[in-house]
Amino acid sequence: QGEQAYLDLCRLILENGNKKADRTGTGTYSVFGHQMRFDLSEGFPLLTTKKVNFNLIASELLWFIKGDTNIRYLLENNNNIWNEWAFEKWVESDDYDGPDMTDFGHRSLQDEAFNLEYKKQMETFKEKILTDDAFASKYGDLGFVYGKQWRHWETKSGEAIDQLKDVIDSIRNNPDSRRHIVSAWNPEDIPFMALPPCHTLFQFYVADGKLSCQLYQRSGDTFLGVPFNIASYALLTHLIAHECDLEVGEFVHTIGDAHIYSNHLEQVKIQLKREVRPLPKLKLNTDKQSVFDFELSDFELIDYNPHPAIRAPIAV
Ligand code: UFP
Repeated sequence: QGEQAYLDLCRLILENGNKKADRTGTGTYSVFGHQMRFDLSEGFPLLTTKKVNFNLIASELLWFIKGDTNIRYLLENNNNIWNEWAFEKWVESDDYDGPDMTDFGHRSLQDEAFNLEYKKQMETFKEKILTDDAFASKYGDLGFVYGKQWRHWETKSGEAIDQLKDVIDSIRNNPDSRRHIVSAWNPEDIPFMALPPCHTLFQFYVADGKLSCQLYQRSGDTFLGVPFNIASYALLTHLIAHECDLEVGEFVHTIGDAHIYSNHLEQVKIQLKREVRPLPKLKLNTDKQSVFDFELSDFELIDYNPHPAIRAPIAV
């Protein structure tokens, strides 16, 4: 249960994980098919054994909810987590006339002179996205990402399905339904996606006036990604419960390939030595009702007193 369930998964992977090569060439330890449960009434599941940046999680979720696929909104909120995907399109285009940025992810880790140049180009890119509308619509848009599939799933006949709005309607009008599902996995689009959705599909469940949510995540970077994913879906559950006049129930997190990268092992061991602290509470601005009206300033996290953050390289 709760944060302990997360720490147990880390320990399980360290002790029993299969040593496995992976797409990024980093190497992982991994287990397949794992489930954790978080009772959202006990507190908001943002890890306390290391500091996790709630604002990044919340602004990314609001971006998905808006159906926005352009990183400009994220940059306006100081959120840089999707920059590389957009930057790659720009530096590979004919409009880019700076120094060669091929394979910038790996090279910036290995070559300090290159890294400085990369940072400079990235700053220029961000500035252009924020200030130049035409540039932003050409190079800021990531295309087939969560916002698109959640809010504008394209059908054969060229119409769009608003899965998020539909699922909220179905929770309100037919709470006992077993079909409260949103899928981000669109097989037709997968070949055109740089990163096929990690959070593949989620389902809601209503019982005793409480809303629960289960996520099927096909692939989980257990040290860096999973703590974000837990908090993101917990926040989504809070927002939808609020709109539907329900209390929050559980967040059930099911992961396919749950892995720890080989260059995160020491960080995980440090984290496992730390004592779990009481969870924070989430306060929503109750003047807002609809999920679609919330902004970052409508969220308040109360009594979050985590252990310090633990840095680790992200696998590219
Ligand atoms: N990853 C997560 N959570 C996310 C996200 C990515 O853990 O929300 F977007 C990790 C999982 C994996 C990598 O380590 O990113 C994606 O690589 P692959 O597509 O090869 O599974």
